[in-house]
Amino acid sequence: MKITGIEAIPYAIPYTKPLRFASGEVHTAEHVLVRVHTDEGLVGVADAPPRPFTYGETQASVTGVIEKVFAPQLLGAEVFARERVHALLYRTVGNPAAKSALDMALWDIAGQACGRSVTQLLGGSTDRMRVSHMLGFDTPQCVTAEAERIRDTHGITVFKVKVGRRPVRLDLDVCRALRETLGDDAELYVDGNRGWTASEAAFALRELDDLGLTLAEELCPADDVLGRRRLVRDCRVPFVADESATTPAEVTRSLLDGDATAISIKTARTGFTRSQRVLFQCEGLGTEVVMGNQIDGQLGTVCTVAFGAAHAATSRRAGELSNFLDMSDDLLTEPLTITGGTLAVRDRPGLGVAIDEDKLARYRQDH
Ligand code: MUC
Ligand code: MG
Repeated sequence: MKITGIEAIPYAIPYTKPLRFASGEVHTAEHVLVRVHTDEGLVGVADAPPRPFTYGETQASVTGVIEKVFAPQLLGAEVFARERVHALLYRTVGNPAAKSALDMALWDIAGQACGRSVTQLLGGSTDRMRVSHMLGFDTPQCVTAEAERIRDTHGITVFKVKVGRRPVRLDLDVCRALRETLGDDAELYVDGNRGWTASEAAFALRELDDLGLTLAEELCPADDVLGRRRLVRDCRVPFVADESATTPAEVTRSLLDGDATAISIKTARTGFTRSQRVLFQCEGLGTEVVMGNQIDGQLGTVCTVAFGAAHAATSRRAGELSNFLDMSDDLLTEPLTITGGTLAVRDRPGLGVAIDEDKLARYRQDH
């Protein structure tokens, strides 16, 4: 089966509640819908969320590189010749979201062709994941109210709290208020998006020691090499590398150098193919993983849960699968629902999604 066409459609959907964190803020989902067409009539879809503050990509760069570089290279390529497709894609450096969307759209096609879900093709470990919800910067009152609403509405009891502000006390107060409000049954962990220095982060971890946090993510830049190593060595919970380890090689270096002791896997930046490489490396090195969220919409979240549920190691912890709840609308004909704090995989061929063409027409930016 051969690739006959590739569409890269920019669209914009506003958030009802913007997400603010140490490296940026997101008010509108300005993503790119990627569709790959084949000579057998099957069409694969995936979403590319540009994150300039993390990877340097923009909506225009994603559409540009797909239309000008990747589409001409991939037209006529065999859908199942994944290694050959990747060799073509990785002639170009960077552009992780654009490459990943193409990779995942091809897996969607492969699943449809075999009559199997992508989760089954990747490993079929389970059919759902527990959900972790991400809480952005705000006052203790607003963050705790948001957490209670999310818990009461969706049954979610795992929360990732964005930290990394100055003065550090702003975030310490939020974490403490959350523990007091949610009680001991809630799981809490923190993500600093490189906002603090290593010594500020060390101070924060000492202050929060009694709260029973389960993970600490990117509290300071990995480029602060010695400070970061010292922080990671002294951290009593797994220290997660997210944006500092975005390729299989960076993951290996990061773990061997003592920059991190756990890895965030994001399908938005490593697709399914490279996410498996990252996962298998981590398993070989005896390192825990967490399924992260690139502030994904529903299509991106379908991809994260499809991958996460496919393997035991990626479905052990709750996955970050709920940022789409803060969007005012989405593109799927059948919206995702989180019930009892879990999100189920779609047991249908491929990714099992259909795009609502009316909504796409309303939100697309290229006409
Ligand atoms: C996260 O885990 O950091 C914010 C920035 C980014 O690259 O991803 C999000 C969530
Ligand atoms: Mg992170």
